[in-house]
Amino acid sequence: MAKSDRERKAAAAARPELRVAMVGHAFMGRAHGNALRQVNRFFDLPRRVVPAVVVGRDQARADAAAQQLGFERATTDLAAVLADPTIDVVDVATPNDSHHAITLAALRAKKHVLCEKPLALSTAEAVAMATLAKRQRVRTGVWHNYRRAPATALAARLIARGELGAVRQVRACYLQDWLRDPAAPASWRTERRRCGSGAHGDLDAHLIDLVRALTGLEFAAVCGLQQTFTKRRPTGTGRGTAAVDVDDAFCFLARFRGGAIGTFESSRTATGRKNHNCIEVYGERGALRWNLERLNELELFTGTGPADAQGFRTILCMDALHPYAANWWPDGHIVGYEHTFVHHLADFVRALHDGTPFRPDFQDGVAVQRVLDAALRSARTGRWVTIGR
Ligand code: SOE
Repeated sequence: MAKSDRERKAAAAARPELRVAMVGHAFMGRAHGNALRQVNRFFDLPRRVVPAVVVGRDQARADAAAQQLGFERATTDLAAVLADPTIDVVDVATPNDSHHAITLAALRAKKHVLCEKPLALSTAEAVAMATLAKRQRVRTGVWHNYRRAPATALAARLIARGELGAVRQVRACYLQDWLRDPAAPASWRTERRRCGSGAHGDLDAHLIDLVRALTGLEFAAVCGLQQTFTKRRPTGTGRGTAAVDVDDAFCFLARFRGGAIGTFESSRTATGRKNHNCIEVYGERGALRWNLERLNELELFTGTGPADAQGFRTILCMDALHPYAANWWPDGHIVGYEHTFVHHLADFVRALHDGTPFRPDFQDGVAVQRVLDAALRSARTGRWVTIGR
């Protein structure tokens, strides 16, 4: 018998809270903040997610973010937040160079940690984070949100089911053009000390994780090539210029364990491309292609049907039987970029409560970092670099 509204509201209010402190409140902070507010409205979860506090460097700006994103309060005092026993999860939504320090402090306080990608500036940092998390027996996640578009989650399901046969080759590119203009200002994303690498760490990180998630393939060796087209940029403060010491564009070849091969391209100067995150997977019997700019669609070739009518077909992955879709709207009512963060958070909350696995966790973050670092080393030496297990 359907529950009455009153019963439903009472049941929801009775659910134990999961109180979240979010560190950082810029672009990713807004995406995470939206997910924190939406997740219980659209997913039936065993915990009620509470956006408890925004942690920022400037109190006035953090207050404004808390107000806009619906958090209870804001502070500049991270130590006090980590000492607060009512905080269950720390969400790290800051630039790359602070992921390591903030995460270690949160882990020492035995908080569960969700961290933006890439997990760290280096493999060494990522390993330290994953090792401490394991020792502290807390749950972790890395915000590789593109695993959880309905279409990419369906792609993973189809490949796991053997619809494509053994995977032989992957092609992945993530192309943007917001740095195509040399007058576009420098930022933490163009300074190696703060970001680790440019398009490579920012965008290839997503491609590496997505290929692992969809195919289960593990990288064995890579050969990289990088280029910085604009060596200095305006500082953005109106005074002088700043050196750019990271890649504008990065390409690498990959050999996977088991014999599959792959090509990867990332760029923030690919003129005309806005958010062209595109992956193609070729198997013995079938193939598929997904493009973020057509997020709800999956192109699939299975070789079925009459011989003179073969070809890729496009599936609109927004029917109730597609991953996550039933939580939103009737068949065919599409979702967007921000929904992938809600799906990510819903799965994390459920896994944390049930004690079941959540991917990508910090071990996955380490795996991504190993590939990023190996490709960077290869780009600097001009030689293939193998990747240990
Ligand atoms: C870069 O422009 C960027 O914001 C990445 O940092 C995000 O991870 C990606 O989802 C969108 O593009």
